[in-house]
Amino acid sequence: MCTTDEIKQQLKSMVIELPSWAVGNSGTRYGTFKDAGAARNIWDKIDDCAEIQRVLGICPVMASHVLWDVTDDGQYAPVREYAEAKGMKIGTFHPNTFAGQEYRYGSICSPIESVRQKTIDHLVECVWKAREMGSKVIGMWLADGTNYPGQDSLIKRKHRLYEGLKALYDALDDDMSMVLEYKPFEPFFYTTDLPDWGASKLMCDKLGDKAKVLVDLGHHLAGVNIEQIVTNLLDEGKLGAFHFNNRRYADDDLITGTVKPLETFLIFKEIVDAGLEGLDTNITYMLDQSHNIEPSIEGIIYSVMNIQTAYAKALIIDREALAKAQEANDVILSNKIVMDAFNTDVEPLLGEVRLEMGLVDTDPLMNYRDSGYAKRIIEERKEGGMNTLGG
Ligand code: RM4
Ligand code: MN
Ligand code: MN
Repeated sequence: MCTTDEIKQQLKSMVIELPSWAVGNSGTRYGTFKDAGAARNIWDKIDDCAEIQRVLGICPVMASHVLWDVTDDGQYAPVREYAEAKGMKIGTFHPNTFAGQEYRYGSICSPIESVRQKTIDHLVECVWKAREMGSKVIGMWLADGTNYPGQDSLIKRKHRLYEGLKALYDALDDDMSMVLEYKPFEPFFYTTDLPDWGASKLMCDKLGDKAKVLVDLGHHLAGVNIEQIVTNLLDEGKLGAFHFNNRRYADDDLITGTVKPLETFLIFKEIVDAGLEGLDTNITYMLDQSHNIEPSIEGIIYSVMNIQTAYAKALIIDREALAKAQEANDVILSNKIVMDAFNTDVEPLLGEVRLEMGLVDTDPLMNYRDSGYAKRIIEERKEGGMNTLGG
């Protein structure tokens, strides 16, 4: 059982990467509602992330995307320098394997040899760019798949997949790693080349220690028990990263903890349990959301707060009592002990933690609302810039 000080320490040492692509206007395939003041360029995005970090204190890192986080003349180092001047670091670096006419039949799994080679060149180039950005982790998501049975050979695609990933893996420095994201459908619907955690882990196992699985909470079919996936991956030393969001139907990219707060809590329960078992729980946490109707900065702040709430509740579970109840096969009591933690109000604890961390307010969202930042960016940026892709 953790003491209050230990619990507070855990909460203070958590780090959540902010997705550069979530600040700025984004929408659905039906349209985009413009948000006054939304980030127009990479500098605005960094400013917004720094403001989010100011009120939260656990988000000093910005996850980055090769397509969008670059200067107009194609440079990455100035982005890193500007971020550092704002007290931010660049975190996981995401290549592009989806936006471009050449990716019609996939990227590294494409049946067209020149497309595969071009993608591999891009991935290797991303390692160079990540170095320039000071990033140590490459976040790999592939939009590869097929729409119709018979469209392509699945076995050949699997072999191409490994070859492409291996080229990226071999380009990594010793202190770099890659995290491999799976997704059961979309943008292709008959097959995706990395449909589930098993396929992703299989590739990571073949690649080596520097490759681990990324779990995006929106990338599972209905009813899948994500917390058990988390346990399996942790126990095998293969859980590398999370993309947090929440889903109701598909890859909805809604605010974490709004649709299924119990799921978020149970995932953290497994992570805390694994840590107490002595397993490596050094996981890169990121948000991967799309704020289409809510102001993105507020949506991001609220998401991080929801994650902290879930984590705090997972930390306060009375694990001694739970162990006894489990030993006695007391099914009801075991569940009740877990649910008692879930039903506990942890806001006073989180408030204390925030003040001890030097934040000016116990409530990050209200602090942001009172700060005048939103008013200032609306005046400065007017209708804001466009970011056409959601996570
Ligand atoms: C995917 C996935 C990736 C993100 C792309 C744009 O659904 O979640 O993480 O980079 O969308
Ligand atoms: Mn994702
Ligand atoms: Mn997604």
